[in-house]
Amino acid sequence: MITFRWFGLRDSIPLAYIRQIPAVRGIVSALFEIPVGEAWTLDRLARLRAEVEDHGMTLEVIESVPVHEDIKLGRPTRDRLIDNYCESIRNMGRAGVRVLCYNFMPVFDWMRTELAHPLVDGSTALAYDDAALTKVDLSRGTADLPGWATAYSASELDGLLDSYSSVDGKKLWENLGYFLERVVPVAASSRVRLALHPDDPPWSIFGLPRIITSGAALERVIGIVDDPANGITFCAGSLAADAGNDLVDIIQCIGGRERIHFAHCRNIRRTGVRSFEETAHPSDHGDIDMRAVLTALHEAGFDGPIRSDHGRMIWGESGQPGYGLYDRALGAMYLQGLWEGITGE
Ligand SMILES: [Mn+2]
Repeated sequence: MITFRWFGLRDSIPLAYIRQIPAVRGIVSALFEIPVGEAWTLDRLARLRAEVEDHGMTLEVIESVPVHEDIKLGRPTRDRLIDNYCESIRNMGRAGVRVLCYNFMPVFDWMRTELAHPLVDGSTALAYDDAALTKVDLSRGTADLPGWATAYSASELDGLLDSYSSVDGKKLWENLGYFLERVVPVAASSRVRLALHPDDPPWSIFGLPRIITSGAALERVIGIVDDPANGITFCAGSLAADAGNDLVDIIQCIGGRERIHFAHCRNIRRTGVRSFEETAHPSDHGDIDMRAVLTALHEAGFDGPIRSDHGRMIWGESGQPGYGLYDRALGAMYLQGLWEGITGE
């Protein structure tokens, strides 16, 4: 099913518009107003679901319930925070929302160095260049980071980065394992499928460890707790930023074990080592063979939610970088067309 990300009532794109994209039946959303670490209530989740259903669509995925930094750091407070996370999962199950996309990236979520990178057709897109990232000054907190204007003050960021000086990749894997051992059984009994999103981009930034960067890492994740509820989000654009990641191979391996619960399908063009720009969704615009990706997903038995991912800014649209209406709608239609051609549905 083709889905579309919606940022709730604060989103400048109304559900009524999304409903008019012929491909889209499902919504991906979250409760953005709840502070990280607090439990999500059944009431709020049920209201979100009702809002989506009132517009003729279904709430397919929560993206995401953020994982508190103390859990990633392995601090003593993590047990209480994991309890809250489990409560959110139970309430998702009660509200009938079946897929939870989350990530385990320290401090920063996705990272780009340009939010309006010009493409040859006159549109703009998100882009990343490792050389540009090394020039970013974090002494003013996240103020100088594209897209992160209000996330952390200088002192907060300083404290966090300092805390991670004792957490290397090995420790981060241990902390992920500790988390999964506690949340997966709750997800399983709540009939919620966990879908860990790969790190974006899939390498270390600012000296922070990043571990979900390859097919081997994803395989390791699903082996930590061997339960169908412990799965992944297959994000084509994130994984493809590293030319060493063979997308079809990864789908065959993880998808063949029925652990891909959600797919993000967008395209990128690698512009150097650790450097890429996002492009329009079709295969010939970037380095990803989207037909091969969707064919592999179908052949692996995947029939879960797929969403177009970041879009370019086109036709004079302005809005949240990567999350305008027009290009994501084009992407949704393209993906639906490919999927129908491949599967007959
Ligand atoms: Mn993604």
